[in-house]
Amino acid sequence: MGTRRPAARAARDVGPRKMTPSTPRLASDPPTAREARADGAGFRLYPAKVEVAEQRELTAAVMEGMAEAPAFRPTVPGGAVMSVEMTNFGALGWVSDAHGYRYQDRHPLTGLPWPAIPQILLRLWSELVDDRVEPDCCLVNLYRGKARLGLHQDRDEADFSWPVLSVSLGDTAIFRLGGPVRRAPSSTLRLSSGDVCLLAGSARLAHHGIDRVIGGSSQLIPGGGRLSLTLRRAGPV
Ligand code: MD3
Ligand code: FE
Repeated sequence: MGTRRPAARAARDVGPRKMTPSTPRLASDPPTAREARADGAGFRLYPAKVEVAEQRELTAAVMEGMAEAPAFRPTVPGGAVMSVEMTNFGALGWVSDAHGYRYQDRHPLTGLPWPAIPQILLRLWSELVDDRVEPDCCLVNLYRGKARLGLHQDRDEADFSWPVLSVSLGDTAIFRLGGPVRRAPSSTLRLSSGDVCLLAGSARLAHHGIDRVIGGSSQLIPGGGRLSLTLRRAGPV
């Protein structure tokens, strides 16, 4: 066995890159475990996957991490400042500034390594994505007030065949999921506290965003608002 790689994509998965699976697959082959977990086009929602007691524990762990690695509003290359506040946990963190987007191993304001990813999140990844390779990044998005996230694709990672796993905490969000091209039709869906979404296969490169957050819909987060915790394998395995 060589380097561990995620399972090859199913034949129905069409994306702009990496369309050739490393192992030839026949349409009649049974799906791998990972493909089976990612239904249809690769988007799967696990409503209320994280129970309330665990949501509280996870929120406390995230607040503790944010005391060391403060969330801030990143600047995007055009010069605009995002309305969402962000920080990261894990070996790598997603950052944006006037120069562009990238993953780096230090908080840009403190110069410190990012705090560890909370155990609850590592357990969820192990259960739903892969039990041998851990995520190396947890992007923490904090939505307060009128914060929103415009339609975008996540394509700063080394290998798009790794799924993305996202946990929502606090206020309910109106999430928009589109297709692989920006003009493709999109639809909206509510993400409530404790919901987990898995993005695999073709959904991994779908356009998506947060239209708005329903303020006051949850009391979980001290000071109000919504946290989204997005787990990824961002760097090479
Ligand atoms: C669909 N976060 O961090 S979470 C992001 O709620 C991001 O903060 C949103 O978009 C948030 O990049 C949405 C659900 C999510 C996360 C990653 C995805 C949906 C995705 C990657 C590909 C497609
Ligand atoms: Fe995204």
